[in-house]
Amino acid sequence: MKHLDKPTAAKGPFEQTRRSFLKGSAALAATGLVLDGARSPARAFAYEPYYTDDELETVVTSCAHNCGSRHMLVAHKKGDVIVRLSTDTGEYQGDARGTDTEEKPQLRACLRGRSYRARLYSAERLLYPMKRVGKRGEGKFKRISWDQALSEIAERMVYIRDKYGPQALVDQSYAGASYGVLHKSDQIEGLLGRFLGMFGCRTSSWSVPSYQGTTFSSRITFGTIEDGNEDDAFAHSKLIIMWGWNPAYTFHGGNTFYYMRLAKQRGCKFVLVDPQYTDSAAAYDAWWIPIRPNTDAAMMAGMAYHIWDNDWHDQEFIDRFVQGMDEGTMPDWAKGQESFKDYILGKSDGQPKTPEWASEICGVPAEDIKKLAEMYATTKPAALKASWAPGRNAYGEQYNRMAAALQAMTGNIGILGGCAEGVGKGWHAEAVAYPYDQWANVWYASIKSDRWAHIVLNYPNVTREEAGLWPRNDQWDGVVPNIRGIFWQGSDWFNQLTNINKEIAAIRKLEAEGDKESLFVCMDSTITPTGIWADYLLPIATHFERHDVALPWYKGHYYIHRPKVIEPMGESKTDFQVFTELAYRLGFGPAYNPRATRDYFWNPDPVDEAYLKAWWEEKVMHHQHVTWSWEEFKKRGVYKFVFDEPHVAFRDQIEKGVPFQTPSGKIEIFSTTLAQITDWTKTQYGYPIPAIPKWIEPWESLNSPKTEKFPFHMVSPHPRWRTHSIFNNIPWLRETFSQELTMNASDAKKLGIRTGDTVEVYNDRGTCVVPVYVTERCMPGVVVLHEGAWMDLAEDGTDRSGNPDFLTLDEPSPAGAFAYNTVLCDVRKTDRAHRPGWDQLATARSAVFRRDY
Ligand SMILES: Nc1nc2c(c(=O)[nH]1)N[C@H]1C(S)=C(S)[C@@H](COP(=O)(O)OP(=O)(O)OC[C@H]3O[C@@H](n4cnc5c(=O)[nH]c(N)nc54)[C@H](O)[C@@H]3O)O[C@H]1N2
Ligand SMILES: Nc1nc2c(c(=O)[nH]1)N[C@H]1C(S)=C(S)[C@@H](COP(=O)(O)OP(=O)(O)OC[C@H]3O[C@@H](n4cnc5c(=O)[nH]c(N)nc54)[C@H](O)[C@@H]3O)O[C@H]1N2
Ligand code: SF4
Ligand SMILES: [Mo]
Repeated sequence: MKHLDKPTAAKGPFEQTRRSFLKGSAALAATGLVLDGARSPARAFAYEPYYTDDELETVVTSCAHNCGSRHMLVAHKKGDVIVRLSTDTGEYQGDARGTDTEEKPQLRACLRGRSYRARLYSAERLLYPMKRVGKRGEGKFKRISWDQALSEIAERMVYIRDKYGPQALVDQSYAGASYGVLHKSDQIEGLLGRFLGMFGCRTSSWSVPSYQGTTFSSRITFGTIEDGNEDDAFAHSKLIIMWGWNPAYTFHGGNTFYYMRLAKQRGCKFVLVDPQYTDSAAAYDAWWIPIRPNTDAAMMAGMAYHIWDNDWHDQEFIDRFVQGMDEGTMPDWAKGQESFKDYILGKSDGQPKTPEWASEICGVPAEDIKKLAEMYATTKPAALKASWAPGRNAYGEQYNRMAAALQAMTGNIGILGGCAEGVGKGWHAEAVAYPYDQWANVWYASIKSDRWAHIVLNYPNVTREEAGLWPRNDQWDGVVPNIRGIFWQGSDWFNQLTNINKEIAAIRKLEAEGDKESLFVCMDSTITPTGIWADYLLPIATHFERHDVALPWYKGHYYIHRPKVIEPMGESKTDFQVFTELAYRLGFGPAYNPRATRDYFWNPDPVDEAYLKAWWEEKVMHHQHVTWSWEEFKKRGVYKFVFDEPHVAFRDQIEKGVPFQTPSGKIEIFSTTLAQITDWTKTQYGYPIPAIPKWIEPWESLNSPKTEKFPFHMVSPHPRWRTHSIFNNIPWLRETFSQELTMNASDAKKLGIRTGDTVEVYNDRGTCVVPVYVTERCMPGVVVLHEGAWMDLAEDGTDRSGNPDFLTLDEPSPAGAFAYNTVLCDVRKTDRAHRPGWDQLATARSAVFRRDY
């Protein structure tokens, strides 16, 4: 059903009649649900008999969002209602039901994916365009028409661009929808970037919250972020070191756990280096090495020392493939400069980086550092999987570069069962089906992503290095943007970036100048904590309500068809529809969406089909030699590539001598690019970065004097029961886990705290309220609070949801890493109520059964 009538020649597209509007409203009222009663006979209520499968239509699709994987969902629907969701059974590609092999594993959804119906039909679903009527953040909105929303937004955009220049609007598109080929949200290639770029007013955000330090390391060291093996390669490792990696919770690929289990069955040993003993460690009986957060680079330096001290390094590999590991591999033009080995042995600074030296910093006994160094250097092949969390830290880039040095000195790169990750992108997917042109996705300033509030609050007294401005060759080089608004598309960044109180101050500052002078637009399928701060909320159709193809998330080699399973709910439209219609209103519609006419706002299906078909035929069939036609793919719903052997990054470099994509063609432990920079203030980094990996003291840690005031180090990993903030409002999932602060039993005892008590976690930047879980599985001095809780502000500015980003700092590392895990805080018992969600949580079972710890 279309809730607004298709335009006729006589009427403009947005002049809907009163009759057609009433028709839509009446249908909604009749069902008592947001679904359309006339077209949807299904009722999934508990007391009615469930439909059997042969009464339902089965549609293969996928789960979607930035969750660490991409699994199959199979929708079983009656009319226009999804009644049930199931997942891969192995049969959809055309194989026998139950097919599940090492080469072609099933893509089975996790708990989040299987609860997607609850999200699709949730009370928070955004169904109509809304306009703010209260103050920003107050949460008061009224329903308006698409016509009103789009014309007001277009008018304000023009006013702001003309008055404040082409840098005034910030593009905060992020990965919420990045894993479709057509309906994409993305910082660089995304639909919003194209829209604001062509409009001529865009400040982009260049640093990635997930892994900017890691990206920097991968690019500097290997010249690419495609430094990942496919996960089936793990099955061939003899030692897997999970460094700040908890794949049982934090997905990094869909079948990782399965392949690691195969490794275990084949005798692989497991180690975990992490402040908490995780479920991954328990599952594989790993040796747990608790480490002080943000000290990993020091421990790795200690390992490197011990490896050299015992001659366990692979000198042949180093000589052939590595630049700057030692004196002999320094480039001619840099002879005499400090090599990595010089640094480790203390030749230049007089401080050998011995295990004893490292132990003082990281808190791991020197004997354990030595033991792990020996295990890693003498077991082959060994996978040191240096995950991203320890790089989501002050100077996090040094941790990843140090890990790369260990991987290289032991010759574990380019071999099956080894590991060079890094970012770890594996197989190369064909990722873009819509027009992506660099000339269109232009920007006039590009800032470190968590600096927008700082820039607003201090404008114009902001230096280019504080903002992290990317250099340009024109008059905009070094010009700090006068930021006047944000478009949030596929991001909940007001809730997810650092130092939320600073963001609130910035948005208030702009608000005080009057409504016309700024513009905050949130495009999402649900009402989100970010949306509460917006002026306009635009309802976006979910991936069940539009046509697309799903890509794997960094690991995995398959495509999953995502047909339109149901009609868009309420008045929702796709992002592409909204941008196209806005582009028409602003005068560049045909250029923005070349395959469409203005009718696209009402009828996107043929155009979407044409983009996808062309993508399949030109890219997948032509470049990737897939023989299935587009029609065949659509019929099956999934295409799984089968390889003769696991994909291993850099195999060709090692086996065939293909050069690495670095300036020297080698693995650059000594970076050609960094060594040649003379004026750091003119780079996007702003501050110096050494040419070789080094331990650099972070601005706060358990070693710093600030612990006198704030004795705990907080880390905020990713939750198993949410994807960042997504699913926070799903009661089914919240019955399995609750937001809680994990704390060591000895610390809890000192503070008189027991499991289930509510505490305030606080520092100079903010305070949040959350229940405590007391355990021996977290090291003393460290507290753990998962990211993504939906902020719930009290009048005094305290967050009652337990969102760690009220405590994080918005100062990125020089290479751009968000320092999410570099946070000192204190904890005190409180009588205040924790508010786990905007609805009330009736039965948090985990809290109930843990109460008598
Ligand atoms: N303290 C702390 N904070 C962190 C982190 C941490 O480790 N610690 N991790 C950080 C990391 S790595 C990340 S990636 C960020 C994630 O931060 P965000 O990207 O802000 O997180 P999500 O909750 O995934 O929000 C994505 C939003 O996109 C919406 N969405 C999904 N599909 C579509 C679509 O097709 N169109 C539109 N318009 N919207 C869509 C979803 O409904 C959701 O609201 O969080 C960061 N925040
Ligand atoms: N279930 C689920 N899976 C996800 C996501 C999600 O939201 N939910 N998000 C996806 C996204 S966008 C991303 S970026 C990735 C993130 O993937 P990761 O960065 O790998 O994951 P995290 O959960 O942040 O942290 C993993 C482990 O690092 C530990 N850790 C934290 N700080 C330190 C430190 O300083 N040193 C050491 N040694 N360990 C430390 C934590 O205790 C935790 O056990 O996950 C992806 N997968
Ligand atoms: S891991 Fe991600 S893609 Fe897979 S089912 Fe869970 S939420 Fe969906
Ligand atoms: Mo991320």
